[in-house]
Amino acid sequence: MIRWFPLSIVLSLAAGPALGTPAVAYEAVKVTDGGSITGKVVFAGTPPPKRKVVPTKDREVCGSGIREVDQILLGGDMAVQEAIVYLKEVDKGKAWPKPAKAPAIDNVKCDFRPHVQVIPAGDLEIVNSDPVLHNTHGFLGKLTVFNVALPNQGQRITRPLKRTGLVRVECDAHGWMLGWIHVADNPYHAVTAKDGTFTLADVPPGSYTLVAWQEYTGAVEVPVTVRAKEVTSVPVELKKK
Ligand SMILES: [Cu+2]
Repeated sequence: MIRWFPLSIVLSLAAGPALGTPAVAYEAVKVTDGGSITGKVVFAGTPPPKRKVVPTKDREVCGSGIREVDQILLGGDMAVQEAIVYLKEVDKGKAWPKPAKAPAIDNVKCDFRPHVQVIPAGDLEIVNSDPVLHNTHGFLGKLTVFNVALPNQGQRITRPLKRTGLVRVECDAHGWMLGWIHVADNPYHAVTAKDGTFTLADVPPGSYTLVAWQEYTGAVEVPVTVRAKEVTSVPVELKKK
């Protein structure tokens, strides 16, 4: 059965991006009676204008025209794409899935790919696909968690991300470049699809706090109760603070 939570329980906006905390002990256990959380993240409000950026260097690679950068990616019905969704402070649950590929962020035509991603604490590969120097710099709050110069095309450098939390990625050579990495402390997380939907499966029955975050709006927290072998549907609304 599907359990609908009314929108009115959507709680307070969290105070800014989470500062990093040392990885809490997460215990992987066999989940036999887990439930699922599904939902759709929508934006409430007036969509912001695109950010206009004019590359001032490396124009042969970065482009010489005006770049229009989305502050929020919206699909139909104000669905929010590329929002990060996760459960907060989970002490035990399913095992971490084996990643399909090693976590990586690539510099491509003076943009980060992917723009938004969730990875487990551990190694991150930083790649330069461009024939120009990028200096990829990750911040957890104000703390630098990696800072690497990649002068050569095809270069790959691995750095450990030990602390969990939201990492903002910038390029010291190209001020407009911006990417986001949520370093997760448990495997219950997702990035929303084009239609704003997400699913978190095999959640042990219990009460949780679901967090949804997007770079323009910031975060919102929603309480969720998961019952054994049931699907709980959670609508999530993001608005600009
Ligand atoms: Cu760069």
